[in-house]
Amino acid sequence: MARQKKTIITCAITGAIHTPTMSDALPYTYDDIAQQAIDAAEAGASILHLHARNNETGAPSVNPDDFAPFLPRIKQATDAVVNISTGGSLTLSIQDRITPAKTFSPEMCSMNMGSMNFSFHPLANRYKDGDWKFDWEKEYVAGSDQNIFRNTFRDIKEAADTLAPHDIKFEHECYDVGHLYNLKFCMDIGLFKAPIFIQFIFGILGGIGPEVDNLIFMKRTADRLFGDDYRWSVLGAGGAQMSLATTASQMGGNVRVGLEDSLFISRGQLAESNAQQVAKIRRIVEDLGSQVATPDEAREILDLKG
Ligand code: KMH
Ligand code: ZN
Repeated sequence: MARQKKTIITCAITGAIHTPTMSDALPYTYDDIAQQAIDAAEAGASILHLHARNNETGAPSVNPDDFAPFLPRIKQATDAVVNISTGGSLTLSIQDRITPAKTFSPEMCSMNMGSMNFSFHPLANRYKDGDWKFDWEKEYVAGSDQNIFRNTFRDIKEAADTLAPHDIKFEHECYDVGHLYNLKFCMDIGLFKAPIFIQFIFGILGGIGPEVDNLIFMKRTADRLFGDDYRWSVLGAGGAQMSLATTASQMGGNVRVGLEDSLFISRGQLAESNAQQVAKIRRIVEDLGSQVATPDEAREILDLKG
């Protein structure tokens, strides 16, 4: 594949996994999500990956009424590409999860490419210093029914078929190498059209680990399966966020940062905001000799409906 000239920065603003008790910087009110998204775009993010939360409690929400107060504000204040999650949260049905994308018909939305155990890795995500302890039995054995992220072929087909009339570009979330083969199968049966956009995800407990070897393996496998028909980006969850993004940008890929994926700005230090993470990766990308794509350049690179 010809090397892409500019690097697209996606910022994932809040997600559904981290809780406001973990970091004061995690936005969950409508105002804070809007403001942090706008600031992230100003700092250099050309794509904003968005989840909603309950304005009072911060609980993850797929109710369009919880997106409506911040989406127009972001659109009015920035030119960034809006990307709405269809991951929702782990316990919801696929129909509930795709309701926001169906309602708002954004330029992009996520599409998760396989079922898996799904947790942020507790050992890569220490958010408090001191006598931190992880209760494996309590969190991941007793509560393990909550850790299944269900994305069967039937779920994927239902999401693809329902959203097809909207001409939305999917951010294909691939958490392990098998998900690339799932994606290839879905393309072969006509569910998705080239060029596709793949988000290689590393460091989720249940998915492939955050080692550079794995990034090279995922990239080589995607090259073999998709040839010129794909663009790609890297998301390192937790402590691997900045180092894997740096490596990806040097390999000619795009990057995703944001408090959805990591609460940190450097080892053991919580980020102050999404914009701080965007500014950091932008500085690294530019210092190493690449340029960051504007939203319109991202639209062109990813062939968005615009
Ligand atoms: N939370 C990320 C690891 C989605 O929203 O569909 C993956 C994600 C999934 O962003
Ligand atoms: Zn997400």
